[in-house]
Order: sequence, then structure tokens, then C-alpha cells
Amino acid sequence: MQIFFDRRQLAHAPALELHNGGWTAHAEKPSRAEIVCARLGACEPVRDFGRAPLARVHTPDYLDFLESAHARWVAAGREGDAVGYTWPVVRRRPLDLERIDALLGRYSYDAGTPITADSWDAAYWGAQTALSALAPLLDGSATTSFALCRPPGHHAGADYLGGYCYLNNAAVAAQAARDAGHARVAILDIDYHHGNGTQDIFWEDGSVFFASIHADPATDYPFFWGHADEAGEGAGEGATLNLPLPRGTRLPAYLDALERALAAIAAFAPSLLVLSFGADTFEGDPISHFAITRVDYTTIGARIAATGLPTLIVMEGGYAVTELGDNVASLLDGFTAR
Ligand code: Q9C
Ligand code: ZN
Repeated sequence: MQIFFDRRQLAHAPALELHNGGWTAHAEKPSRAEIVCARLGACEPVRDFGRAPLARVHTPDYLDFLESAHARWVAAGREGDAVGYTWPVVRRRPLDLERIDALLGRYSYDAGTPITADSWDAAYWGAQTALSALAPLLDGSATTSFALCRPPGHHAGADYLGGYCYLNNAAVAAQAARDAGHARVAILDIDYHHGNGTQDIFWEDGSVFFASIHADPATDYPFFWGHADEAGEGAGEGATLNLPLPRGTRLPAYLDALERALAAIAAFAPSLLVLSFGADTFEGDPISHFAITRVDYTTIGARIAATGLPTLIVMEGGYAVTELGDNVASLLDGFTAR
């Protein structure tokens, strides 16, 4: 299988995140990508598709904000990583905001996603990694490819960052596939956390089906999205499927949910699948609470591969760094047999 990776993604290294009332070492470390790259071996070079495909899912003002935020932070006399401390609650009116702290509030929804001097560049190349991995699926030269994206993307919405995510790599790729002529694209999100950004982006879009299997937001981040009754609106009504599972979930219950997701995807009849893959469902993950094992990932991968759909696998979360390379390799093993 072709693996796509760009080392410019490694420069993003936020120091701290606000966690349970204190500032702790950030879980989304550059070593995550390095260990996966080392485990998988040779990687294909990433191409630059420019800013246009990013602007198909993100607003221009958000992209401008993300690119300039750290410089504005420094210009305001601050040191270290830029992070907000006040957020507008829903239904506040649009305002022409000036101060960096106000802009950080406007374009983010948590205090776990600091902007470093290198975040824009790393996120930009992360999105280009997803687009580069999509290319062989579009021209038919491959049936599966893996985008080793970092930072992850599925919590980032059209105009907000959060959950360690800045640009929504999976959404950028899914929209690019639509623009390249795929009339119906499905995204299956199997990160431990609900992919709220991806859901929001395609909420009213009936041409991109979004299915997510994740920890119940009643107990787990991101709390405000991912409940079972969220199903899309307007033209997108019925094109969102949320399958929340309780903490402690093991493979059998997980596979039941996977069957439901794949049945809904089959009914939608897409011509391409984007798999948002987080290995934070792993039993040993330090911030998550499912009990999926390394070998389980091959079972999960093989079941998804059995759909026969051309599949772009996009890296999302997974914070048990030592085991991350083996867990990713295990998932990909499920695909390579086909
Ligand atoms: N420190 C992904 O797996 N944790 N993101 C909330 C604040 C946020 C995880 C506690 C977890 C986000 C891509
Ligand atoms: Zn996650």
C-alpha cells in the first residue's frame, strides 16, 4: 500500500494543553508520526495542491486567521503558543474582531489546541498529504492509500479549530473527490472521539455521507456533538449517522456498530470511502477508554476492506505512542490482503 507522509508536519509541537484544570504536556506529539513512519517504511512524497482545495471546506477568513494567528500573538507581546481564554457562546452576533484573544475565541472551541509558529505550515502539509494520497485513488492506480496526516483533522470545522485539529484533512480530501467527479462519497470515522468538525462541514450536504463510531459524548469529549439523534439537516438529512458506544467497549460490540455503519454506507452507494482512522480506541491509549487490541485492528481493517470501495485512510488520533506504529500497521494489514 502506498503511504504518504511529509516531514514538514513534524515542526508543529504544542507544549501544553488545558486538561482537567491544569496545564499538562500536549498529547499530540510529533513522535506519533515519526514512529508510524518508521514502522511503515518507505513513504511517497507529497505534492502541493495549493490553497484552493482547503478553501472548499474552510472559510477564507478562517484560513487567513490560522496562517497569521501566531504572528499576531507575537505582535501582541506574547511568548510561546497562542491559545484562547474566552469563547463566544452560540447566537452571539458577528463582530469585526481585532484583538488576538478575541480572534482565538472566535475561531476555536477549546483550550487543547494551541497555535505554534509552525502550526499553519504543518497543518497545510497535512492537508496536502491527504490530497496526495487521494490522487492514486482518483486516477485508478490504487484501491487503498494511507495519508499519515499530523496534526489530525476531524475536530476542525469550516471556521474553527479544536481537539488538536486545525485543518480537516479528511473533509478536504472528501470534497476534492466530489470535485473530481465522485457524485457520492462516504466518510467513516473510527477515531475514539466524535468527528464533530467533519459532521459540521457536511451537515447539510447530501452528497457526502458521514458515519461515526465513537465514545458516547454523554461521557466523553467533544460532549456537544455526536449524539445518536444527530442525523443532518436540509439536503443532508439522513446523511449523518452517529453510533456512540460506552466506555469499556471491546471488539464484539464494536463490530456490531461497524456492521451498522457499513450497511448505511452501502445503502448510500458511494464510489469512494474516506476512513478517518484514530488508534485512540486502543486499550492502552492514555486519554481514551475503549478496549480494542492491536490484533483487533486487522479484523476491523479487513471488514472495511471487504466493502470493495476505493479507500483513503486518513490518520486522526492515537496517543499510545510506543504502540502506535504497530496499531496502524495492524489496521493496514487488514487491507493489504484484498
Ligand atoms: N486537554 C483527536 O483524537 N481532550 N483529538 C480534551 C483537553 C481532547 C482528541 C481534554 C481530545 C482531542 C484527534
Ligand atoms: Zn481521537
